[in-house]
Amino acid sequence: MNPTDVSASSDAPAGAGTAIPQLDIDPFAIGFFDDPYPAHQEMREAAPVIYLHKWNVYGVARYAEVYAVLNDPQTFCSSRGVGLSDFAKETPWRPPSLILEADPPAHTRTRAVLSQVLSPAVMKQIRDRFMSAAEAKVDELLARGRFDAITDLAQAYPLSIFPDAMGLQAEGREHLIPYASLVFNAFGPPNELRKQAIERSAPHQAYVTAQCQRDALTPGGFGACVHAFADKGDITAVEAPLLVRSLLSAGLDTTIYGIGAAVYCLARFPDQWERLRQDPSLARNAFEEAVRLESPVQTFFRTTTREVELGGCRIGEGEKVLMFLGAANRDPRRWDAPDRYDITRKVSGHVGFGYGIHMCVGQLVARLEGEAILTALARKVATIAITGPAKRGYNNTLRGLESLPVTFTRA
Ligand code: 4IA
Repeated sequence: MNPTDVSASSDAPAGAGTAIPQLDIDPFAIGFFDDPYPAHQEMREAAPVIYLHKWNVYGVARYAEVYAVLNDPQTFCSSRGVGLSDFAKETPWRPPSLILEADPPAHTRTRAVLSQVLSPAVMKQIRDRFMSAAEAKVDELLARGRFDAITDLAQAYPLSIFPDAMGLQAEGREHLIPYASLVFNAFGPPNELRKQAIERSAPHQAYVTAQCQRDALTPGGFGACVHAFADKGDITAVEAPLLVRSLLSAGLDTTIYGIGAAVYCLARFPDQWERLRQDPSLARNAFEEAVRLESPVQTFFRTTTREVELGGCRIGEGEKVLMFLGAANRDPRRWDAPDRYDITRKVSGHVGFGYGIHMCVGQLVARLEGEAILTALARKVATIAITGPAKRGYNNTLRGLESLPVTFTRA
């Protein structure tokens, strides 16, 4: 358990692995959320693998090791949970996800279904709707002039399209954001954020469970599409609602935070905003670069299935390993000027959507939303000015703002 037992001395014998430093950092504390970057740097510079004694977990903050863990799902499994809680030792707070919290071969089958539900062909069908909804939203905000870029834009735009695309009824949609916030807090340790989220979770869970049923979903949506795969025999009728639950868990808050990150970047980097206005076809890369720089999903865990050497460091079996996606996405070993928002950067390879077999299955929907809103902004808005204090939202997994007062002027 404790790495000092095996390797903390700097003259550890050959074969015992490089020393793993123990750091006194709590990556789930409010102070950390307020400014994670000094701690990210400390963790990256300390060693390829670190140990965080506050929660008794290993950590990887460099790009190379995060990438290595993501790409070895046999050794670093997901079926024991991708939060701090080890499903081999503790009962999960909800029935495990059939895709996120699963390993091959079980994962392969459910992944194939959701890949088809959110395929390039499906994107082609919804693209025009997503684009015109983005234009309508930007027109509405230009008419107001002064508004909150998080609630009135980053939240309002996905809320105007995603629940409809899912095929959800109009009633009860106010549960969607609280439910997602609960899911992402629950990946964290048993701190106040997690405990309070779970304490208040019953009505949100009841709503989501009910809306995942076949008869609750309108024809033509992603939800009905998942259920149709039960008819084909690709999944069972019992599995279908749980896969719809995955879309409701992961499909809304993530894009809200991604769009919030992009608008916050464009408001703070005026040269990049000008560049986007000059060439709106950069919208998709501008969104992707915001996902790299802000990494809306900051962290995820894996659990080791065997003793393993990683970056020259030895980790035992059954250990939780915390991947700092946000730190990897700013690792100077991998990125030039990593803290700079550069909308023409070659951003492929970032781990903001994960990597490997679990890489975001909804990434095409996320990118479509990002492209749609940034294209509409680039075409219609001349200036974005921050007019009040940015207020941070606090969540064990998601990084982003809760409020950002801005004004727009018309192009
Ligand atoms: C699920 C990683 C995050 C975007 C995510 C959260 C929940 C689920 C999947 C992904 O419930 O399957």
